[in-house]
Amino acid sequence: MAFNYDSYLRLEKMPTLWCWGCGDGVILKAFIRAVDKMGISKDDMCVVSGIGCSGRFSSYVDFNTIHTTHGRTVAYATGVKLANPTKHVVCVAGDGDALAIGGNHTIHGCRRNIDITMIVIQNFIYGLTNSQTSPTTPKGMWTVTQKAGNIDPTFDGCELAIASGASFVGRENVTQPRKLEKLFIQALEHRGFAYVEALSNCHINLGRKNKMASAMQNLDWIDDITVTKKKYDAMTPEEQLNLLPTGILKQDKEADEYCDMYAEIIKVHQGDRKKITQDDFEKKI
Ligand SMILES: Cc1ncc(C[n+]2csc(CCOP(=O)(O)OP(=O)(O)O)c2C)c(N)n1
Repeated sequence: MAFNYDSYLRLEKMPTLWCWGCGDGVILKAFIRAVDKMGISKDDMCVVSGIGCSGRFSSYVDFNTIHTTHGRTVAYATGVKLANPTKHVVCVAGDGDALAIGGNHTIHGCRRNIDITMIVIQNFIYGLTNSQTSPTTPKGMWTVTQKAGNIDPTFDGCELAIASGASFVGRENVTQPRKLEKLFIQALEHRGFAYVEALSNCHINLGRKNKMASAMQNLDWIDDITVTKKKYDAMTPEEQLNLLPTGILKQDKEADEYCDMYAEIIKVHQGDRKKITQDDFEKKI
């Protein structure tokens, strides 16, 4: 029987505001299937999203949600997580939200290794505001702010997350929805900051002026620039140029997690050696 998404959706918000053929819907569905497979109750999940097409995510899902300011998902999610350390807290942000205006917050979320899953919907452009250059826009592409072609060097969010100390980093492509679902499960199961980049199409605001005006053309291009980590690792640096590896790119299960360290501090200050539970947090904070 086909999977029924209805109980996870705010049906009164349907249809979504996303353009026809947008990959954001594929990502939303993969995320819901992942949560369902893991058996996470809706009350135990909080989704925090910023501003952008990607920011609509929190309006559509029937979890605890915060639709917050542009670039500030990690700040809000950190507060939610510290007050509710046993809950799953997920940020959803666009590449502009996560890596431009919110780049600083992303770096420090990774550095703290707080148990948050950050899903970056990476469509290579500012989608909602109609085609401004983002840190991930490929060099040479037309954008509304660089009509002669983008001259900014391209930024790799996964490399940034690895360097900043995230203990789980992965990337997948919307043309692989089952793999995306699996990666979301692996990220949600991981204890620590999990940075997951979901590569998505924006044929309207990126593709239209860059010779991939249909969803399929944009998705074919994403397929062309992605390769599994296994194949990527076997390539020479020249062959790797302009390709993005997919799958789990880093996982460190031993890294100290921020809420665990914070709980230790609370215990020390209270002179209380017993294990701190969610109830204790709710009573004491
Ligand atoms: C402080 C602030 N600056 C700028 C904006 C305008 N703004 C809204 S969304 C957005 C960019 C959206 O791009 P991205 O984060 O990549 O998300 P997408 O729409 O592609 O999902 C911008 C610049 C804003 N809302 N708030």
